[in-house]
Amino acid sequence: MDSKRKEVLVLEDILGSNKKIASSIRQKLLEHQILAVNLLSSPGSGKTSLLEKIGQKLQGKYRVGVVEGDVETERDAERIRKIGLPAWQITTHGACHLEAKMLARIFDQIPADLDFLFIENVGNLVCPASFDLGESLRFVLLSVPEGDDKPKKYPEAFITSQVFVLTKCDLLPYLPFDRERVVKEALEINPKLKVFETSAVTGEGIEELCAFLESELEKRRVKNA
Ligand SMILES: Nc1nc2c(ncn2[C@@H]2O[C@H](COP(=O)(O)OP(=O)(O)OP(=O)(O)O)[C@@H](O)[C@H]2O)c(=O)[nH]1
Ligand SMILES: [Mg+2]
Repeated sequence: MDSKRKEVLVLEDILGSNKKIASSIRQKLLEHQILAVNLLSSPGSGKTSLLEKIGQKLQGKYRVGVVEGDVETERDAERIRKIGLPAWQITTHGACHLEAKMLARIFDQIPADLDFLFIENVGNLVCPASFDLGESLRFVLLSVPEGDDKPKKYPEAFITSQVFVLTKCDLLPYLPFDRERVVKEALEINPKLKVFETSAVTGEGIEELCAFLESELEKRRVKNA
């Protein structure tokens, strides 16, 4: 067997076993009626900052928890704990994405009575797109400083997501960035994407995003009642 074929078979095996673990996680989340959101983006696009804003808005009314995926350090989990939310850090020690088996290992620590579980993936716009974590919704984030040409260069993250969050919109006046182009191109890749424009600095779009999350939670609970 040539080495290329061997590589394909190994990858199929990894993705196949990931899929099985992801479906068992999805089943458990469904039983506990937890809405899980997997956040994908390049490093530094503002995932943790967005979660700090969303977490602050939802806590009090809802039980919220966060899983933080990083190659090294517990820094993001510490940021989330600082705002009063439980956070579980997964350090991958080199892997550029989270896999379902990593989430499965810590799943017993996650309280069954959560309403929302946010999973911040490792900062990377490529590999995380191929790994289902059993999430209910996938968000892809792109920040204004990254440039308006990115959706078509990194299509998989946009194809597999239900929500596109354009972050750092407070920087729009200072950078050459065609907001209409980026939204148009993202929708050409995936016409079903729901688009939100946010800023963790000014708070723009946070209320709308939280209202969407609340409505998704309620919709799913009614459907599964
Ligand atoms: N101007 C501006 N800066 C932001 C915004 N959101 C985040 N930042 C800044 O962008 C940098 C990265 O933000 P993070 O929230 O740590 O990004 P991240 O995606 O979690 O990063 P990784 O976990 O390392 O992938 C920080 O310096 C933030 O202060 C925003 O809405 N506007
Ligand atoms: Mg982060």
